[in-house]
Amino acid sequence: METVLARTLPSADIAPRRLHQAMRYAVLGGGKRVRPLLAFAAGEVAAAHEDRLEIVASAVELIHAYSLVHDDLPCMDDDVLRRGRPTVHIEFDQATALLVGDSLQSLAFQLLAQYPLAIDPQQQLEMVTLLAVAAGSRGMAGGQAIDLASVGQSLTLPELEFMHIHKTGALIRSSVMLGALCGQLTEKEMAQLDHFAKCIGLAFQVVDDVLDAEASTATLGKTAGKDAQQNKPTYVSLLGTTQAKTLAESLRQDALDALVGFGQTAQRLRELADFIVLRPF
Ligand code: GRG
Repeated sequence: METVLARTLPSADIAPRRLHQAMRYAVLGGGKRVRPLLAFAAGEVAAAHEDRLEIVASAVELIHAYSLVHDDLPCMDDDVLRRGRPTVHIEFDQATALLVGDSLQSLAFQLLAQYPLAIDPQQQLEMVTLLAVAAGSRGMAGGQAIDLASVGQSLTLPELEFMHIHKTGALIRSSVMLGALCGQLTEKEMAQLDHFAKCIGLAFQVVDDVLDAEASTATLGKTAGKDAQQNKPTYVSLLGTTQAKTLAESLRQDALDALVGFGQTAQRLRELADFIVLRPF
């Protein structure tokens, strides 16, 4: 994935050099690559070709990287540390960070449009639509809008879940679905993967909330304790740490149950469900 992303991003020697340098800084500076891994793992279940998986895995990671760059801006989460390094607007400047996000988003859709991902062109268009919806106002960007509006507010558990299904879950779900759509699965199998993805998408956020409350800045590579500091409603603030961990574990179990019948081809997906819930950072 590192090699694929490094060759997909415009070279830092090509004009505009500062923008390209910043794009590479944003994407290539670490990160767990959970979304690409999920795309590859779902592709394995669907016997998808690796060339196609590289494209969709890159596209979801580029969207993810763009969202982090914009999220860190002073007008949003206002953070100075990401993946153990200064955030893009600190290392470069705010205008560059804005353009990095814009350009990464465009590049993601360019990849999905430019390379063959399905024999049926209609299916490829559906894949483009899937990512567009997941990233847009009915998905990640919409979830971010709710998140910003909820600072200092008290949300109910269903409201918190609605926010996270959009902000974090939508892109995670699209990673799984796009990987699967690169290959062949029955409708029933796609529905199983969809359910798996929804469960781990939410589990990811529950764990993220627990880590924000419990882990150190050094371990996370981003400022810890920000949720409480910003008075944000989280699974920890609503449920407490112990119940939040129980919820994450029960979502992991639901995710694993959704994979029943897939056998060995879904082993990587099972391992990723374990990683998402048991990860230390
Ligand atoms: C700005 C449109 C827009 C959206 C931002 C994803 C997001 C929405 C904001 C990020 C803020 C945040 C901490 C969300 C919680 C879950 C999350 C996405 C954490 C970061 O993802 P990881 O842990 O990061 O996969 P790495 O660095 O490993 O890639």
